[in-house]
Amino acid sequence: MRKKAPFGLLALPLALFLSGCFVLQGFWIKSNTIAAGEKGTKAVFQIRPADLDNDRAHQFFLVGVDDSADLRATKGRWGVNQVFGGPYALTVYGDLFTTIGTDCDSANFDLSGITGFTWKGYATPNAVNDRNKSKTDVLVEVGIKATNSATDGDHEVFGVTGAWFDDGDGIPEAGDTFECLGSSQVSVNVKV
Ligand SMILES: [Ca+2]
Repeated sequence: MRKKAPFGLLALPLALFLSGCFVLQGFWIKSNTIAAGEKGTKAVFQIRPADLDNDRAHQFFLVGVDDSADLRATKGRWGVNQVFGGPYALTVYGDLFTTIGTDCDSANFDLSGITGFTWKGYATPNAVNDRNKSKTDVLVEVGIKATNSATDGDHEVFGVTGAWFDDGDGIPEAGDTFECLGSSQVSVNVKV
C-alpha cells in the first residue's frame, strides 16, 4: 500500500434518521488487476433505499483515486441491473467533493478531512423516487482506468455515496444539502 487509508467501511449514523435516501450496501472493484493504458475496470456501488418514505433526492457518488497520475475515474452509470429506471448515465461533477464541503462531516466521518485522494463526482440527473423499494438494490458502476504512465502495484480507490437535496435549479452548489450515507475503500492492482 502506498498511502495510509484514513478508515475503511463505515456505517454512518446519519442513515438512521434520514428518509428517502439510498444507503451503501457494498463497494467493490470488478477486476482486481488492470493493465496500464488499457480498458480498465469498474468500481461498483451497491445501494438500497433506507426506508419506506417518499422523500425524493438526487443520489450522488464520489470516487477518489490515490494518485491521479496513476488512476482515472471515467464515466458513471446508474442502475446497471435495470432497476430504478436504469441503466442511464450519471452526470459528472468534477468539483462535487469541494461543493459538499463540510456537509458530511460528523464525529464518525470527516469527509472534508480526507487527504491524498483526487475526487470525481457523479449524480443522478433527477431526484429518485424510492417509495416502498427498500428491498431493491441498485448497482452503479464507475469506470476506473490506469493511465499509460501508471506505476506498478496496488492503488487505492475510495467510494462515497449519499443524497443531494437540490434547491430546485439542478446544480449542486453551496446552499444545497448533502448527506453521506456510506463510504468504503478498495484497492486495485496495476500491471505495467
Ligand atoms: Ca442547487
